[in-house]
Amino acid sequence: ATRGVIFDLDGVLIHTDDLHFQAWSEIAGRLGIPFTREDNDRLRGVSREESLEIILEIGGTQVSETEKSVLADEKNAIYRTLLRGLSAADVEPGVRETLATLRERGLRLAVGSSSRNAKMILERTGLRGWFDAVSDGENIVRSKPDPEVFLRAAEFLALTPAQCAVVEDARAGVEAAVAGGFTAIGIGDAGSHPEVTWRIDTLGEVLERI
Ligand code: B16
Ligand code: MG
Repeated sequence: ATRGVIFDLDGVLIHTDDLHFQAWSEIAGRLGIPFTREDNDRLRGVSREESLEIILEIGGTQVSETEKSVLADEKNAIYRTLLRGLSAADVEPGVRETLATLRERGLRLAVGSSSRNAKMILERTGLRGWFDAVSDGENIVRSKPDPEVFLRAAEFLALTPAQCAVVEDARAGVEAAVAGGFTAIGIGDAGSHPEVTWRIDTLGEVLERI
């Protein structure tokens, strides 16, 4: 039986897509690379460094490794400035109710996010206290679709992957969950991934699956 639930952060609990988009648009603009919202969708669940590689590829642009690291840092500085505007009001509808019910049912809860800003986002939105563990970009070497971030989350919860369900909005995240041996619940776009165990449209539907 399922004993734990691991939630992706960006796109599931809160939507910072738009803030990532604003920050990457500024960097792409400086490089003269056209960058659209559709391009931004490809960056979901993908690490900062890999996101930059995708943008450079769009522009057919080559820069040195040093320059890449400067650009990634600059993007993060812009993004973090934008994150300062985040508050409890930015938490997706139904999130707190769903977490409360899962806790009442005795499930262990964790966050599994590629972001190295996850803890700051959880603090700012007041969500940190709902989770028994946070596995994020700070404790992994390989980013989604590698299962590492979810495997660490399960470990932190002292559960096996088979005992945990992962809730994801990104295809890379669904792939990571499947590769790790987790039940994969896909919300939104990720729901159409052929390998999802269950597809949901709103977070509250998690309660019908666990
Ligand atoms: P950072 P998630 C991911 O978070 C985002 O979806 C992705 O767009 C971002 O590039 C990645 O975190 C790294 O974020 O630059 O803050 O370290 O969806 O895995 O919660
Ligand atoms: Mg996500």
